[in-house]
Amino acid sequence: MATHAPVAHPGGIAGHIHQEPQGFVRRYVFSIDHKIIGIQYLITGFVFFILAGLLAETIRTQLLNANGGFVSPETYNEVYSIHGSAMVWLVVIPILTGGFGNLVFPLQIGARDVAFPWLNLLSFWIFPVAGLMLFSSFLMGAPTAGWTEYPPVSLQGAAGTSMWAAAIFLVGVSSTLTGINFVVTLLKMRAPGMTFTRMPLFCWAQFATAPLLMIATTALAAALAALFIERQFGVPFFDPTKGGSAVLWQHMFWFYSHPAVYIMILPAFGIISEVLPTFARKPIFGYKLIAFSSMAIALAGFMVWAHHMFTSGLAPYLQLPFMILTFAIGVPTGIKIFSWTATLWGGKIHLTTAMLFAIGFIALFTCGGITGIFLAAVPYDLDVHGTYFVVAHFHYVLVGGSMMGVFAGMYYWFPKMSGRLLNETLGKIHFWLFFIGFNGTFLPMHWLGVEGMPRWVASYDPQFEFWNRFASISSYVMALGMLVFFYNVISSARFGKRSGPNPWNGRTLEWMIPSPPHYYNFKNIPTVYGLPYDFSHPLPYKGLEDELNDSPPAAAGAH
Ligand code: HEM
Ligand SMILES: [Cu+2]
Repeated sequence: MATHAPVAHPGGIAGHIHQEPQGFVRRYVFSIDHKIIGIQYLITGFVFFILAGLLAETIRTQLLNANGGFVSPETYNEVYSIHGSAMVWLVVIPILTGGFGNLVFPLQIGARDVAFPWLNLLSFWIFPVAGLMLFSSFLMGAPTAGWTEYPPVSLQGAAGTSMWAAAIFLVGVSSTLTGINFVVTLLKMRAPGMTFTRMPLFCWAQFATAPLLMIATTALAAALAALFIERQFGVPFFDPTKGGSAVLWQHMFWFYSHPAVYIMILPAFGIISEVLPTFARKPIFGYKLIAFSSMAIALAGFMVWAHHMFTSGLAPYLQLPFMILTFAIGVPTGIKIFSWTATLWGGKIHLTTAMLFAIGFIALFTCGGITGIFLAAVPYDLDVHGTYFVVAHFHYVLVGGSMMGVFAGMYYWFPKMSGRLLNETLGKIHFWLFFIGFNGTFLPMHWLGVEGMPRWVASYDPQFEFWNRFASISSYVMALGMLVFFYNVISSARFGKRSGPNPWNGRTLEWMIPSPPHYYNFKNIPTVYGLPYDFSHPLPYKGLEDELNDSPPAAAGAH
């Protein structure tokens, strides 16, 4: 009975070798190949990263002087609102889930594609359209209430606020569809023998993220629809003067946005869990603990949203449980940090650029995690909420965590997507400029916040000028690092050193096939015997002997 369980069966969709489409448009524009779609997500996400990064530099240039003066205060409000929205919804989430998710995990589970390739095409194409809508809101007066767009301010915002709501709604549709696709793929399309306890940790991370994409995003979609309807048609959901509730928005928004923090960080955890063992040449320490803590974090993520609302008039008897539950998330997170550190311990460490970013990730994410525990403590939050301490905290998590994970993944998997290596010297220059610039920008924001500098201000008290200048100049250093990165990606894609199938001696399945992989990924679906990370053991796969031959797949065209 159990022998014919639908999981891990080589037949079905996983067994198909579909016909490779011909012509540029079908192959590279409206592709249904998960690898191409992954690359499309990465390229689009990085284009939005440049735009949102320019907005970040506009913020820092404004704050170079205590009296501002670079842009008007109204424009400044628009700039940070779109900066935050774009970084979250158009950069970090799509790159980590749509980008690396599509690119890597179907290969790692030995599948030929995701479960619903056409749905994947649809999910991708919604994303650039929504992104253009978001940026075009500048043309009609962009939202000014920050990325959280709290009513009643957002109800009074310019016309672009409705455009913002529509755009974010569409991004939500896109990521919900991606979540469905990924869950079904992971449940149904693993190669024979790829049990859940043999799955690479990046797959576990995507598996934990997918329900967040599906469930949390629907709460956001409902909130956005209500905001849109209230603004366009006057139905009072959120306006307290007409019987609505502004705090309702906050509950709905944070019921999404706290889990969204894990949508932005779990896949990065997954990347780090692949990069560390490969370059320490040691099995990952505590495989099961890392896998299960991803699930624990995903679950607990749904129970702590109100820690964003300690200053919103939350009933005092609710503050304590939300505080304690938030502290509790420190436990699975701490387990991961412990396991990664223990993986490095006594390893034979290769300091490639990917490894540098992974180690930098551990350092910066740990700092962000610790200030998160501070903020979870109600009395401390009451003091620093609305100050630059919060800005420092979430940038340590989202830039020091998620974005460092993205870079680690780029250096690690670029050879797999392009067949060429990124230049390591430029990579190290990128790392150091970014790492130093990042700390120079965001570390001082901790003490600016503790000293009382508020967020969302276009000018500030001159006593804060020194550290703001320091932060702004550091942010230019970070931007310089990004220029080096983009130069590296573009030049290496054309002229980089050829990588061969497995430049890092990786052990997960994606390294067993050519770079870039064939359209059908695997000639024969392999059989899996064990965990990929046991470096002293032979590879736990069977049926991969033909993968690196040039001959066409034995079963080409067959079903
Ligand atoms: C992956 C990269 C990034 C992400 C995910 C991100 C995310 C965010 C978010 C969510 C906000 C909140 C906006 C609000 O308060 O409503 C924000 C604000 C801000 N960001 Fe970023 N950001 C990123 C990169 C950067 C960079 C590179 C810089 C500086 C060079 C920067 C500077 C700022 C500043 C100064 C604010 C505060 C605006 C204010 O409160 O007045 N960010 N960012
Ligand atoms: Cu939260």
